[in-house]
Amino acid sequence: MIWNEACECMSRQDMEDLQSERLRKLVAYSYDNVTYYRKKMDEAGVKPEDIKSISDLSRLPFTVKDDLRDNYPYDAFAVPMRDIVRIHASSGTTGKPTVVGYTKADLETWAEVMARTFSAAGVREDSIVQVAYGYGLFTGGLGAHYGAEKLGASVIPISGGNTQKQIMLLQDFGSDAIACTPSYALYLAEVLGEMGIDPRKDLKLKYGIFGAEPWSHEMRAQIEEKLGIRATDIYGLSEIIGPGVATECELQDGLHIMEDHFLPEIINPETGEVLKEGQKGELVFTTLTKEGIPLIRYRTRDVTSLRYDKCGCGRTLVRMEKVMGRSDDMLIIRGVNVFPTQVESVLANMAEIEPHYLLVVDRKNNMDTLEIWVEMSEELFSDEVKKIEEVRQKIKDNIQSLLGLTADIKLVEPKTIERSMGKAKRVEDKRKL
Ligand code: DLL
Repeated sequence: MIWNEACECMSRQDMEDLQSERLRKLVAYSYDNVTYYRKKMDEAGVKPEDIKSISDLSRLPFTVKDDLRDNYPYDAFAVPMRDIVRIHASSGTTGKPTVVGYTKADLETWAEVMARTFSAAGVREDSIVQVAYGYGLFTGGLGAHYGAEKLGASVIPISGGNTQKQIMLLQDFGSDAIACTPSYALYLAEVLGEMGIDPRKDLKLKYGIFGAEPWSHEMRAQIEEKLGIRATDIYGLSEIIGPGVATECELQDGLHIMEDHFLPEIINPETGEVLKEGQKGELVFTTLTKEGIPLIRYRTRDVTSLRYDKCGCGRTLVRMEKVMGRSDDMLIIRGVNVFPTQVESVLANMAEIEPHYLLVVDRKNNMDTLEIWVEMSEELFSDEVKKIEEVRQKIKDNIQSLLGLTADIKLVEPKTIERSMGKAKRVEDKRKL
């Protein structure tokens, strides 16, 4: 079901007019209220009145994560603290977190885009939604919470982890939807299997609302098969609003961007040049309606492409391809570029192994090395050494032929790779230690 037809099914012309009008206001608002925007725009020699429509967007300078760090904690806010009603933060890998503040209107927008998201995933007023994203500074839990409530579903705010309790509630409370990371959904499926619970027979679960980390189409197929559900990919980042930036519809053919609020562009990350429809590059967003912390041309580091053709679901919102990873997560191994999700899609097609893996990257004698740790299935683990060696060689060959990458494959015992309660850790890069 389409939650907000007026916004999600607008004609391209109406959408562009709306975006242009909002962009004009946003630029003037940011220039007037955020010191670093005024500085950046003055330096770039562009004034708010130069921006007349979205075709002028590329005249504006980019914003990057460091701009937010430099203005830690509150200097990027455009309103006084009395108008901020919520603060979230994303934990950076190094140093201080990135802080984001929401006004009352921002929280309304967030609930609206998340209600659209849940609706696109199949959730209805009579659904029972188990929110197993973490609550707290992370935006997953509370973002999902208010969206599902706005839609009118019954929300179970269990937060992340606590797997035995998750399963008890799935059984006793009859949740038909679960919102969590895809890696946690796989872990849940594993524990359900160990407990002899058949999701199709013993649970009412029908919908999964999964995001916050990259996951391959193959991993989706596995989750859908193991849990007997429809798994929807949802995308977002704290700086832009949290979850609710983009979602798949029932056709699972790209993620519709809530472009009446978040204006996307794809750029060449090296040159900053704006790329055309269909070309892969770095995703950039301008928040058209945000009050607390407006962002102009914010570089996400996520790699994808855009397409404007009409979707069979009726939505006209532009679609982005499934995000394979952040440019920071792309490994360059002896000159070959690879995202962990590409390795995942090779592994997920093999029955002899479990869908849990870790890429260990190192540098020995000035050469990059890649070791892929893969878990054996119970059957393979108890099989002959010869068979195990055959599987190891098969994985090595598949990785070589599909990704052009030579890797050492380390087959490890079942259940030895750490399971994640939130975002999975797929890479250990010892070169950075
Ligand atoms: O992960 C917000 C979120 C919560 C999205 C729950 C979806 C569901 P951050 O912690 O700021 O916010 O991390 C944002 O996570 O730039 C992407 O690299 C990655 N990411 C988020 N969703 C997806 C997805 C939340 N569906 C960063 N596919 C983003 C791939 C994703 N990567």
